[in-house]
Amino acid sequence: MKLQTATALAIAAVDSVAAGSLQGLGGSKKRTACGVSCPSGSQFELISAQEWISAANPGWNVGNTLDALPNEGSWNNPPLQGSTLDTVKASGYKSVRIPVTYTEHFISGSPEWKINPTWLQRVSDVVDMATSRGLYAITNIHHDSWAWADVTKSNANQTQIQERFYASWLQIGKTLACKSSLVALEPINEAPGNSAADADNLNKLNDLFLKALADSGGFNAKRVVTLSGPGMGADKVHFFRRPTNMTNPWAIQFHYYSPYDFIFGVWGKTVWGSEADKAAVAADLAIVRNNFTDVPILLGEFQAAQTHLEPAARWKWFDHVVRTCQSLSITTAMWDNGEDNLNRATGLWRDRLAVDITMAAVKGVANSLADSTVDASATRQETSAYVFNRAGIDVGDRTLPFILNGNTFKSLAVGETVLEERRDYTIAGSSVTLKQSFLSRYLGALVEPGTKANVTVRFSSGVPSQIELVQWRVPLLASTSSLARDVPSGSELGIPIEWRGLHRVAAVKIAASVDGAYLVDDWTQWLPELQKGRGTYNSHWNFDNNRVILTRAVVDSVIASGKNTTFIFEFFPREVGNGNISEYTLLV
Ligand SMILES: *[C@@H]1O[C@H](CO)[C@@H](O)[C@H](O)[C@H]1NC(C)=O
Ligand SMILES: *[C@@H]1O[C@H](CO)[C@@H](O)[C@H](O)[C@H]1NC(C)=O
Ligand SMILES: *[C@@H]1O[C@H](CO)[C@@H](O)[C@H](O)[C@H]1NC(C)=O
Ligand SMILES: *[C@@H]1O[C@H](CO)[C@@H](O)[C@H](O)[C@H]1NC(C)=O
Ligand SMILES: *[C@@H]1O[C@H](CO)[C@@H](O)[C@H](O)[C@H]1NC(C)=O
Ligand SMILES: CC(=O)N[C@H]1CO[C@H](CO)[C@@H](O)[C@@H]1O
Repeated sequence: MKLQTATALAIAAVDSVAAGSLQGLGGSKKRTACGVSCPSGSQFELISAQEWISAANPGWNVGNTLDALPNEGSWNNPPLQGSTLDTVKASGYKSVRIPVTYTEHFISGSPEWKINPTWLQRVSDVVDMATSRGLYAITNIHHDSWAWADVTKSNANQTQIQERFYASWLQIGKTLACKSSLVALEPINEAPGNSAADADNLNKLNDLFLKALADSGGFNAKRVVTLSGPGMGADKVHFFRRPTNMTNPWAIQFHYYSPYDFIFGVWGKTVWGSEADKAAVAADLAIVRNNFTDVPILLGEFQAAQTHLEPAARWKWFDHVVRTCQSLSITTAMWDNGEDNLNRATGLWRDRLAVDITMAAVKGVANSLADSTVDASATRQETSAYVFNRAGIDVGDRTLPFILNGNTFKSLAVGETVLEERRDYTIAGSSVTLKQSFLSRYLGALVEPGTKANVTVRFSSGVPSQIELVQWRVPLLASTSSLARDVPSGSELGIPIEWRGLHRVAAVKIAASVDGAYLVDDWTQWLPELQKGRGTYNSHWNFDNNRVILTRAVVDSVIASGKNTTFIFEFFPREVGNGNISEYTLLV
């Protein structure tokens, strides 16, 4: 890698700008004149896109923070603090993606589209917060893709979108022009686009982004960028047109949240990990690689959140996605909205194992994983992430299968206390049997419900796994019915709950009380038993520390249906028709 001074690069930038022109936007000479000259002594280490992408692996997203609307702090995170990035770095992450929404920060309209300087300064400061810690950083224009930059809106003024997009990137570019080569840029997040015509408009935005970078001066003409096709989905990469006249080293970025039903808690899909499931993910990732055999690739967002997913299924998905990306030389950056994983208030990962799995997979170290049901048509979902014991029942021996992936069992422990093989547990092949004598220290007929202990399972290599011992009873709702029209207009319905086990809803079946007809997605009658008639996490149901929640949308659907509707809340362990459920009826 060569060091290049500000002056040399400024010249390079001017040359490249002189070669292009921007129709309708005032010509290139004027823009060039406005380009930033970096202070003498500022240095920029030339770096190829592949070097940046390789060094940035793995990355973490500062999600729902500077991208929040209307302002940083408006969503579920306070303004970013350096200590959060300390945690991220100490955990092994090499880069951060810093999504930024500008929509609410414009202080003038056409044609200047001036961005509030205070906001630009904040973006600059946050970028420095990352790079001063040695983290690679990539920033973008984020949720503007839902607002003024949506090229798919029927009345979209493409000229104005282009004008505003160029003006925005010229200002952002100037703000970040003299940052080091640790900083990369990305034009826009998940820009909607469904047709070749939309893709053409988005390809133009890519051109304008590059043009604005060249015109903004500083080191921007040599800065690494990532570009994307519509929506950043693996399924639309064929719409992407490669710019042919660019000076920037570039990579492709895409996002991956698939399979959709599993990742987003849709239709009761809580099972994942069959050979077919894994093959489908591998095929998606291979599509991106095979379209860009000669281009570095960033998977800029992926996540299977601990908020609602069954852990063994989630860990398998994480391991598979990161490992497959690793085999395809794709760098991954985990999305984190502030609740998905890192607790920014405490600096603790809510699911440390997902982070550790990522770190090992990136190094190519094989992880052993808790096994769980993979057959979507099963009527009971087993998982080696837990031992569940129902109150009123004596605990017995429990056998839990693991996916060893070539490793062997090394030890089991609760905290610092190492368990004794034969006395506390036995091993047979890839299964561990926790003995009744051990489990009965924590679980049993008369034990109060709750999480009782976590058993750490260590292997000859890779990250340790965890078995959580949970005593449970059917959770108790504070009430069992109410009138839909009594829910205040515009509000969701929160029903206080005594969890009496895990603080987590697995799925919710939503059906008319009188005839059992499904309120939403009637076609789910064709799905397996554990999925029929189940609603969607966030869209229809949710939960927090002490409530289960029916969303406004689902309350409205009940009112519109004119039928009393029963909500069957299901918890882990999931089993068809086992009665381990809590029911709530919304009356019309
Ligand atoms: C590159 O080519 C595109 C398409 O011809 C054009 O719109 C754009 O302005 C050019 N960019 C530069 C930096 O010259
Ligand atoms: C579209 O945007 C351009 C640039 O801002 C503006 O000059 C033009 O009047 C707009 N057209 C309409 C129909 O609003
Ligand atoms: C390229 O991507 C498209 C989807 O966008 C896919 O249909 C096609 O098979 C991919 N090409 C290769 C060579 O994988
Ligand atoms: C076990 O670990 C989970 C997080 O994975 C945590 O929520 C729970 O409190 C732990 N249980 C105990 C008894 O420490
Ligand atoms: C809903 O249930 C209430 C209470 O059981 C009953 O009085 C009412 O008739 C039911 N409404 C409909 C539309 O079935
Ligand atoms: C897993 C589990 O404990 N399932 C229980 C759910 O409740 C029924 C009784 O309603 C029990 O028979 C199941 O064993």
